[in-house]
Amino acid sequence: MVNKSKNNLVTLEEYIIQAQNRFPGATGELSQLLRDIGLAAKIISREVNKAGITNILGFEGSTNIHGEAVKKLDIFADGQLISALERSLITCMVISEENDGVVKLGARNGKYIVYLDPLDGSSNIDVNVSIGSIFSIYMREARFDQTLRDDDALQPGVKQVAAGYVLYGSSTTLCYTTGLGVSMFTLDPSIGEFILSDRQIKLPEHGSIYSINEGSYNSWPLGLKKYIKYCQEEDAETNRPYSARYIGSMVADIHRTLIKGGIFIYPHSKRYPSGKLRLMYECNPLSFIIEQAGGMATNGKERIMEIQPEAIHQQTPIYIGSKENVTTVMEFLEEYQEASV
Ligand code: P6P
Repeated sequence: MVNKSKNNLVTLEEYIIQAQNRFPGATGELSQLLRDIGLAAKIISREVNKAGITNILGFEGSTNIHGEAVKKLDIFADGQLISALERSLITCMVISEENDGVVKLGARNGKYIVYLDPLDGSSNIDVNVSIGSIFSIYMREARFDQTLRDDDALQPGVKQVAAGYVLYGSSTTLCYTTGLGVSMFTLDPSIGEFILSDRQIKLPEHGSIYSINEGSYNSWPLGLKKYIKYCQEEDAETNRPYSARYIGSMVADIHRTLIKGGIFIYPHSKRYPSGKLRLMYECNPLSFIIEQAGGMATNGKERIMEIQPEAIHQQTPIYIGSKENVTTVMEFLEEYQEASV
Protein backbone atom coordinates (compact mmCIF):
# COMPACT_ATOMS: atom_id res chain seq x y z
CA MET A 1 0.00 0.00 0.00
CA VAL A 2 1.45 3.38 -0.94
CA ASN A 3 1.47 5.79 1.99
CA LYS A 4 -0.07 8.95 0.55
CA SER A 5 1.19 12.13 2.20
CA LYS A 6 -1.34 14.41 3.93
CA ASN A 7 -2.20 16.26 0.75
CA ASN A 8 -2.68 12.86 -0.89
CA LEU A 9 0.23 13.40 -3.31
CA VAL A 10 3.04 10.86 -3.60
CA THR A 11 6.19 12.12 -5.29
CA LEU A 12 8.51 9.89 -7.34
CA GLU A 13 11.17 10.15 -4.64
CA GLU A 14 8.72 9.15 -1.86
CA TYR A 15 7.40 6.27 -3.96
CA ILE A 16 10.89 4.95 -4.73
CA ILE A 17 11.90 5.09 -1.07
CA GLN A 18 8.66 3.39 0.03
CA ALA A 19 9.20 0.67 -2.59
CA GLN A 20 12.80 0.20 -1.43
CA ASN A 21 11.71 -0.06 2.24
CA ARG A 22 9.76 -3.19 1.32
CA PHE A 23 13.15 -4.86 0.68
CA PRO A 24 15.11 -4.75 3.97
CA GLY A 25 18.25 -5.90 2.19
CA ALA A 26 18.06 -3.15 -0.42
CA THR A 27 21.16 -0.94 -0.53
CA GLY A 28 19.27 2.03 -1.94
CA GLU A 29 21.53 2.19 -4.99
CA LEU A 30 18.83 1.34 -7.54
CA SER A 31 16.58 3.88 -5.83
CA GLN A 32 19.33 6.48 -6.20
CA LEU A 33 19.75 5.56 -9.88
CA LEU A 34 16.02 6.00 -10.54
CA ARG A 35 16.02 9.35 -8.72
CA ASP A 36 19.00 10.48 -10.82
CA ILE A 37 17.10 9.65 -14.01
CA GLY A 38 14.05 11.50 -12.65
CA LEU A 39 16.14 14.63 -12.03
CA ALA A 40 17.66 14.52 -15.54
CA ALA A 41 14.15 14.07 -16.95
CA LYS A 42 12.94 17.27 -15.24
CA ILE A 43 15.83 19.22 -16.76
CA ILE A 44 15.25 17.73 -20.23
CA SER A 45 11.51 18.44 -19.94
CA ARG A 46 12.24 22.10 -19.24
CA GLU A 47 14.42 22.37 -22.36
CA VAL A 48 12.02 20.41 -24.58
CA ASN A 49 9.15 22.65 -23.53
CA LYS A 50 11.01 25.82 -24.44
CA ALA A 51 12.91 24.45 -27.45
CA GLY A 52 10.91 26.59 -29.81
CA ILE A 53 11.98 29.74 -27.95
CA THR A 54 15.70 29.09 -27.63
CA ASN A 55 17.87 28.12 -30.58
CA ILE A 56 18.03 24.53 -29.41
CA LEU A 57 15.79 23.35 -32.25
CA GLY A 58 17.30 22.10 -35.41
CA PHE A 59 20.26 19.93 -36.29
CA GLU A 60 23.48 19.76 -34.36
CA GLY A 61 25.36 18.91 -37.52
CA SER A 62 26.56 15.38 -36.78
CA THR A 63 24.94 12.02 -37.54
CA ASN A 64 24.57 9.07 -35.13
CA ILE A 65 25.72 5.48 -35.72
CA HIS A 66 22.56 4.87 -37.75
CA GLY A 67 23.33 7.78 -40.06
CA GLU A 68 20.47 9.84 -38.60
CA ALA A 69 20.95 13.58 -38.29
CA VAL A 70 21.48 14.41 -34.61
CA LYS A 71 19.41 17.25 -33.19
CA LYS A 72 20.71 19.65 -30.55
CA LEU A 73 18.17 18.41 -27.98
CA ASP A 74 19.40 14.82 -28.48
CA ILE A 75 22.88 15.89 -27.42
CA PHE A 76 21.52 17.94 -24.54
CA ALA A 77 19.42 15.04 -23.26
CA ASP A 78 22.30 12.59 -23.63
CA GLY A 79 24.58 14.90 -21.65
CA GLN A 80 22.07 15.44 -18.85
CA LEU A 81 21.37 11.74 -18.39
CA ILE A 82 25.03 10.68 -18.47
CA SER A 83 26.04 13.48 -16.07
CA ALA A 84 23.32 12.39 -13.62
CA LEU A 85 24.53 8.78 -13.77
CA GLU A 86 28.16 9.87 -13.42
CA ARG A 87 27.43 11.87 -10.25
CA SER A 88 25.91 8.99 -8.30
CA LEU A 89 28.94 6.69 -8.80
CA ILE A 90 26.85 3.51 -9.05
CA THR A 91 26.85 3.09 -12.83
CA CYS A 92 29.97 1.65 -14.46
CA MET A 93 29.00 2.12 -18.08
CA VAL A 94 26.38 3.69 -20.32
CA ILE A 95 25.36 2.74 -23.84
CA SER A 96 23.37 5.39 -25.66
CA GLU A 97 22.06 5.92 -29.17
CA GLU A 98 24.16 9.09 -29.31
CA ASN A 99 27.48 7.32 -28.68
CA ASP A 100 28.97 4.76 -31.08
CA GLY A 101 30.67 2.74 -28.33
CA VAL A 102 30.30 1.94 -24.64
CA VAL A 103 30.82 4.99 -22.39
CA LYS A 104 32.77 3.87 -19.32
CA LEU A 105 32.03 6.08 -16.30
CA GLY A 106 34.37 6.98 -13.44
CA ALA A 107 32.80 4.41 -11.12
CA ARG A 108 34.57 1.36 -12.59
CA ASN A 109 33.16 -0.73 -9.71
CA GLY A 110 29.66 0.68 -10.20
CA LYS A 111 26.99 -1.98 -9.92
CA TYR A 112 24.85 -0.98 -12.90
CA ILE A 113 24.96 -0.81 -16.69
CA VAL A 114 22.49 1.66 -18.22
CA TYR A 115 21.18 1.81 -21.79
CA LEU A 116 19.66 5.08 -23.00
CA ASP A 117 17.73 6.42 -25.89
CA PRO A 118 18.09 10.00 -24.64
CA LEU A 119 15.51 11.54 -26.95
CA ASP A 120 13.56 9.03 -29.01
CA GLY A 121 11.51 10.40 -31.88
CA SER A 122 13.68 13.49 -32.09
CA SER A 123 12.77 13.90 -35.78
CA ASN A 124 9.43 15.13 -34.40
CA ILE A 125 10.95 17.94 -32.30
CA ASP A 126 10.54 20.61 -34.98
CA VAL A 127 6.88 19.77 -35.52
CA ASN A 128 5.97 19.77 -31.83
CA VAL A 129 5.05 16.09 -31.64
CA SER A 130 5.65 14.18 -28.39
CA ILE A 131 9.13 12.72 -27.90
CA GLY A 132 10.63 10.63 -25.14
CA SER A 133 13.62 9.30 -23.21
CA ILE A 134 14.00 5.55 -22.67
CA PHE A 135 16.21 3.77 -20.10
CA SER A 136 17.09 0.16 -19.40
CA ILE A 137 19.12 -0.95 -16.37
CA TYR A 138 21.18 -4.13 -15.89
CA MET A 139 23.46 -5.39 -13.13
CA ARG A 140 27.09 -5.73 -14.24
CA GLU A 141 28.50 -9.25 -14.40
CA ALA A 142 30.19 -10.01 -11.04
CA ARG A 143 33.77 -11.11 -11.52
CA PHE A 144 36.40 -12.04 -8.91
CA ASP A 145 38.93 -9.61 -10.37
CA GLN A 146 36.27 -6.94 -10.84
CA THR A 147 37.26 -6.51 -14.51
CA LEU A 148 34.67 -4.83 -16.70
CA ARG A 149 34.29 -5.91 -20.30
CA ASP A 150 32.29 -4.16 -23.05
CA ASP A 151 30.41 -7.39 -23.73
CA ASP A 152 29.14 -7.34 -20.13
CA ALA A 153 26.54 -5.07 -21.71
CA LEU A 154 25.28 -7.84 -24.04
CA GLN A 155 22.62 -9.26 -21.73
CA PRO A 156 19.12 -10.36 -22.85
CA GLY A 157 16.17 -8.20 -21.82
CA VAL A 158 14.99 -10.72 -19.23
CA LYS A 159 17.99 -9.65 -17.11
CA GLN A 160 16.87 -6.02 -16.84
CA VAL A 161 16.50 -4.91 -13.21
CA ALA A 162 14.51 -1.82 -14.17
CA ALA A 163 13.31 0.01 -17.29
CA GLY A 164 11.14 2.93 -18.19
CA TYR A 165 10.45 5.98 -20.28
CA VAL A 166 9.74 9.69 -19.98
CA LEU A 167 7.19 11.12 -22.43
CA TYR A 168 7.50 14.84 -23.16
CA GLY A 169 4.00 15.53 -24.43
CA SER A 170 1.02 17.65 -23.37
CA SER A 171 2.33 16.73 -19.93
CA THR A 172 5.61 15.08 -18.94
CA THR A 173 5.00 11.51 -17.83
CA LEU A 174 7.50 9.09 -16.30
CA CYS A 175 6.68 5.39 -16.37
CA TYR A 176 8.88 2.64 -14.96
CA THR A 177 9.02 -0.92 -13.69
CA THR A 178 11.44 -2.89 -11.52
CA GLY A 179 9.63 -6.13 -12.29
CA LEU A 180 6.89 -5.57 -9.70
CA GLY A 181 4.33 -3.88 -11.94
CA VAL A 182 4.22 -0.57 -13.82
CA SER A 183 3.97 2.82 -12.09
CA MET A 184 3.28 6.15 -13.76
CA PHE A 185 4.04 9.71 -12.62
CA THR A 186 3.10 13.10 -14.05
CA LEU A 187 5.39 16.11 -13.66
CA ASP A 188 3.83 19.05 -11.80
CA PRO A 189 6.00 21.91 -13.11
CA SER A 190 4.66 24.26 -10.39
CA ILE A 191 6.50 22.23 -7.73
CA GLY A 192 9.05 20.46 -9.96
CA GLU A 193 7.98 17.02 -8.76
CA PHE A 194 6.80 13.86 -10.53
CA ILE A 195 3.51 12.94 -8.81
CA LEU A 196 2.19 9.36 -8.75
CA SER A 197 -0.74 9.15 -11.18
CA ASP A 198 -1.15 5.38 -11.64
CA ARG A 199 0.25 2.14 -10.30
CA GLN A 200 0.00 -1.55 -11.23
CA ILE A 201 -1.11 -0.46 -14.70
CA LYS A 202 -2.65 -3.23 -16.82
CA LEU A 203 -3.29 -2.84 -20.53
CA PRO A 204 -6.46 -4.38 -22.01
CA GLU A 205 -6.18 -8.04 -23.12
CA HIS A 206 -7.42 -6.89 -26.52
CA GLY A 207 -7.34 -3.48 -28.20
CA SER A 208 -8.95 -1.96 -31.28
CA ILE A 209 -6.01 0.17 -32.41
CA TYR A 210 -3.22 -0.87 -34.73
CA SER A 211 -0.13 1.28 -35.13
CA ILE A 212 2.28 0.86 -38.05
CA ASN A 213 3.87 3.01 -40.76
CA GLU A 214 1.79 1.83 -43.73
CA GLY A 215 4.18 3.55 -46.14
CA SER A 216 6.34 0.39 -46.12
CA TYR A 217 3.34 -1.88 -46.97
CA ASN A 218 4.88 -3.19 -50.19
CA SER A 219 7.88 -4.68 -48.39
CA TRP A 220 6.00 -6.36 -45.54
CA PRO A 221 5.85 -10.14 -45.13
CA LEU A 222 2.61 -11.51 -46.62
CA GLY A 223 1.30 -12.55 -43.19
CA LEU A 224 1.54 -8.96 -41.99
CA LYS A 225 -0.28 -7.67 -45.08
CA LYS A 226 -3.06 -10.21 -44.38
CA TYR A 227 -3.19 -9.16 -40.70
CA ILE A 228 -3.57 -5.46 -41.48
CA LYS A 229 -6.35 -6.28 -43.97
CA TYR A 230 -7.97 -8.36 -41.15
CA CYS A 231 -7.81 -5.25 -38.90
CA GLN A 232 -9.59 -3.24 -41.63
CA GLU A 233 -12.44 -5.72 -42.30
CA GLU A 234 -15.99 -5.04 -41.04
CA ASP A 235 -16.87 -7.34 -38.14
CA ALA A 236 -19.02 -5.93 -35.34
CA GLU A 237 -18.43 -8.97 -33.10
CA THR A 238 -14.68 -8.31 -32.92
CA ASN A 239 -15.07 -4.53 -33.04
CA ARG A 240 -13.46 -4.29 -36.47
CA PRO A 241 -12.42 -2.27 -38.41
CA TYR A 242 -9.85 -1.15 -35.83
CA SER A 243 -8.59 2.41 -35.72
CA ALA A 244 -5.18 3.20 -37.21
CA ARG A 245 -2.98 5.46 -35.09
CA TYR A 246 0.71 6.18 -35.80
CA ILE A 247 2.59 9.04 -34.16
CA GLY A 248 6.05 8.12 -35.44
CA SER A 249 7.54 8.49 -31.96
CA MET A 250 7.86 5.04 -30.36
CA VAL A 251 7.52 6.26 -26.77
CA ALA A 252 4.26 8.03 -27.62
CA ASP A 253 2.89 5.07 -29.59
CA ILE A 254 3.78 2.64 -26.79
CA HIS A 255 2.35 4.97 -24.12
CA ARG A 256 -0.98 5.02 -25.99
CA THR A 257 -0.84 1.23 -26.34
CA LEU A 258 -0.16 0.85 -22.59
CA ILE A 259 -3.20 2.99 -21.77
CA LYS A 260 -5.68 1.97 -24.51
CA GLY A 261 -4.41 -1.44 -25.68
CA GLY A 262 -3.93 -2.56 -29.28
CA ILE A 263 -0.71 -3.28 -31.14
CA PHE A 264 2.37 -1.38 -32.33
CA ILE A 265 4.38 -2.93 -35.15
CA TYR A 266 7.70 -2.03 -36.71
CA PRO A 267 8.48 -5.00 -39.02
CA HIS A 268 11.58 -5.84 -41.01
CA SER A 269 11.43 -4.49 -44.54
CA LYS A 270 13.59 -4.05 -47.63
CA ARG A 271 14.85 -0.76 -46.15
CA TYR A 272 15.39 -2.24 -42.68
CA PRO A 273 16.11 -5.97 -43.20
CA SER A 274 16.65 -6.41 -39.42
CA GLY A 275 13.98 -3.90 -38.43
CA LYS A 276 14.67 -0.24 -37.58
CA LEU A 277 14.14 -0.08 -33.83
CA ARG A 278 17.03 -0.86 -31.47
CA LEU A 279 16.80 -3.93 -29.31
CA MET A 280 18.71 -2.74 -26.23
CA TYR A 281 17.46 0.81 -25.71
CA GLU A 282 14.06 0.90 -27.37
CA CYS A 283 12.55 -2.60 -27.67
CA ASN A 284 13.79 -4.33 -24.48
CA PRO A 285 12.85 -1.55 -22.02
CA LEU A 286 9.45 -0.91 -23.62
CA SER A 287 8.82 -4.68 -23.80
CA PHE A 288 9.60 -4.95 -20.06
CA ILE A 289 6.97 -2.25 -19.37
CA ILE A 290 4.35 -3.83 -21.65
CA GLU A 291 4.94 -7.38 -20.32
CA GLN A 292 4.72 -6.11 -16.72
CA ALA A 293 1.36 -4.56 -17.67
CA GLY A 294 0.13 -7.94 -18.98
CA GLY A 295 0.99 -7.48 -22.65
CA MET A 296 3.35 -9.24 -25.04
CA ALA A 297 6.32 -8.31 -27.24
CA THR A 298 7.94 -10.42 -29.95
CA ASN A 299 10.08 -10.02 -33.05
CA GLY A 300 7.46 -12.01 -34.97
CA LYS A 301 8.99 -15.33 -33.90
CA GLU A 302 10.41 -15.08 -30.37
CA ARG A 303 9.96 -13.01 -27.22
CA ILE A 304 11.90 -9.75 -27.55
CA MET A 305 13.33 -10.04 -24.03
CA GLU A 306 14.80 -13.48 -24.74
CA ILE A 307 16.86 -12.34 -27.74
CA GLN A 308 20.57 -12.76 -26.94
CA PRO A 309 22.13 -9.50 -28.18
CA GLU A 310 25.28 -9.63 -30.32
CA ALA A 311 25.82 -5.88 -30.66
CA ILE A 312 24.88 -2.91 -28.49
CA HIS A 313 23.12 -1.05 -31.34
CA GLN A 314 21.49 -4.07 -32.93
CA GLN A 315 18.04 -3.62 -34.47
CA THR A 316 15.01 -5.89 -34.39
CA PRO A 317 11.49 -6.11 -35.79
CA ILE A 318 8.88 -5.68 -33.04
CA TYR A 319 5.22 -6.64 -32.56
CA ILE A 320 4.14 -5.31 -29.14
CA GLY A 321 0.91 -4.65 -27.25
CA SER A 322 -2.20 -6.45 -26.01
CA LYS A 323 -1.70 -10.19 -25.70
CA GLU A 324 -4.62 -11.13 -28.00
CA ASN A 325 -3.53 -8.72 -30.74
CA VAL A 326 0.10 -9.91 -30.73
CA THR A 327 -0.99 -13.57 -30.65
CA THR A 328 -3.26 -12.99 -33.67
CA VAL A 329 -0.60 -11.29 -35.80
CA MET A 330 1.83 -14.10 -34.99
CA GLU A 331 -0.78 -16.62 -36.21
CA PHE A 332 -1.00 -14.72 -39.52
CA LEU A 333 2.82 -14.58 -39.82
CA GLU A 334 3.03 -18.31 -39.10
CA GLU A 335 0.27 -19.19 -41.58
CA TYR A 336 1.86 -17.25 -44.46
CA GLN A 337 5.53 -17.50 -43.48
CA GLU A 338 6.58 -19.41 -46.59
CA ALA A 339 4.69 -17.13 -48.98
CA SER A 340 6.65 -14.40 -50.73
CA VAL A 341 6.23 -10.82 -49.64
P1 P6P B 1 9.44 5.72 -39.32
C1 P6P B 1 11.93 7.68 -34.29
O1 P6P B 1 12.90 8.09 -35.25
C2 P6P B 1 11.94 6.16 -34.23
O2 P6P B 1 13.21 5.70 -33.84
C3 P6P B 1 10.86 5.68 -33.29
O3 P6P B 1 10.65 6.53 -32.21
C4 P6P B 1 9.64 5.58 -34.19
O4 P6P B 1 8.71 4.61 -33.75
C5 P6P B 1 10.25 5.19 -35.54
O5 P6P B 1 11.61 5.64 -35.53
C6 P6P B 1 9.53 5.85 -36.70
O6 P6P B 1 10.13 5.37 -37.89
O7 P6P B 1 10.25 4.90 -40.30
O8 P6P B 1 8.00 5.26 -39.25
O9 P6P B 1 9.58 7.20 -39.48
